[in-house]
Amino acid sequence: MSAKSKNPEEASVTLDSDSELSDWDGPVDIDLTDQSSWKKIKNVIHWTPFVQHFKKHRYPWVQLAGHKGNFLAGEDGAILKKLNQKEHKSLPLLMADILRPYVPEYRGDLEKDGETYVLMQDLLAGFKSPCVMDVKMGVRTYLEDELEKARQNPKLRKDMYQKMVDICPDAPTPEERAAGAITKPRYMQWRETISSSSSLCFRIEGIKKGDGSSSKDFKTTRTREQVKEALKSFIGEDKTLVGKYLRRLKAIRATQETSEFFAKHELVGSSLLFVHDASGHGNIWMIDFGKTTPLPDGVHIDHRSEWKEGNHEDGYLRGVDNLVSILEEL
Ligand code: I3P
Repeated sequence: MSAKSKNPEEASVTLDSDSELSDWDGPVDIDLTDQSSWKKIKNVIHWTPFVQHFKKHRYPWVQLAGHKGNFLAGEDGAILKKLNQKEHKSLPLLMADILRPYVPEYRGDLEKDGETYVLMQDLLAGFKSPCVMDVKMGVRTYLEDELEKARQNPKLRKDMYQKMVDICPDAPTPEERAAGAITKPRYMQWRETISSSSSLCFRIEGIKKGDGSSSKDFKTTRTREQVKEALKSFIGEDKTLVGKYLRRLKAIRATQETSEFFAKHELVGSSLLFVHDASGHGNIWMIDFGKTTPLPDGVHIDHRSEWKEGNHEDGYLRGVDNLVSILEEL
């Protein structure tokens, strides 16, 4: 097991693969303030010393969106997420940007069974029976180069055809029906139009309520009214909570508008995670940077202008504007 870091300010924990700490099925403390533990660790740098316990499935991490199997549960306020190159490049930059308070803390990398994970703050730690909502931001969920690649080398996907007909049997064209398959961009673009991504520049991906019930059944939640109803049902009757969410969202927006990171990146498939509990404790974070890409030299975007292939606009701030205005109506 090892945790590495490129940034001298970040955690960098490296343990020998045959170390007694390499099997973390049971609880294991890595106490960085303890000299004997320190000796087992070749290279440790972190913002603050921390005690990390690893034990599978103890912490109730909830995954509402994204790929299954991407997370391992940690304890004491940490989760492990499979390393994605784009996200891995963004996280240290975000930690050094004014957006840092709105992003889960990045604590370095870990290797387990040949797989590398990033160690991140568990945003649900500190909440009791949290209600969680994942809102995917932006007008599109695919990168411009994914479109280009699909044009050059179209790969037909039967699974995406199946997902399409399960939702809307009439959606495929006669050619697609004959092939029983569609390309990924075709599916993703169709998904934007049946949800609110195309019109409102955000869509609800999943909601988990405090009683543990969860739903990802929002693929056709498209109109402003449908979205408003879903938000109402997530937030409940608590007006103070609406105010809290609105203040946080406006702070995120104001920070994004002046952030260097935000100005220099295209954010695609990135989400805002809303979390609250019955005590009235509520917060929002920016998550998922697996398709966050530095803009090519000389390209500037305002995250609000209409997307035309080649201009790299992502519609993120247009989505935040719409979310703010819908929440203001609640
Ligand atoms: C999935 C969703 C994911 C996408 C995934 C899709 O569709 O669009 O964002 O992963 O592609 O299947 P749905 O939400 O309708 O189930 P990426 O964002 O990583 O591309 P995949 O099947 O190729 O993983």
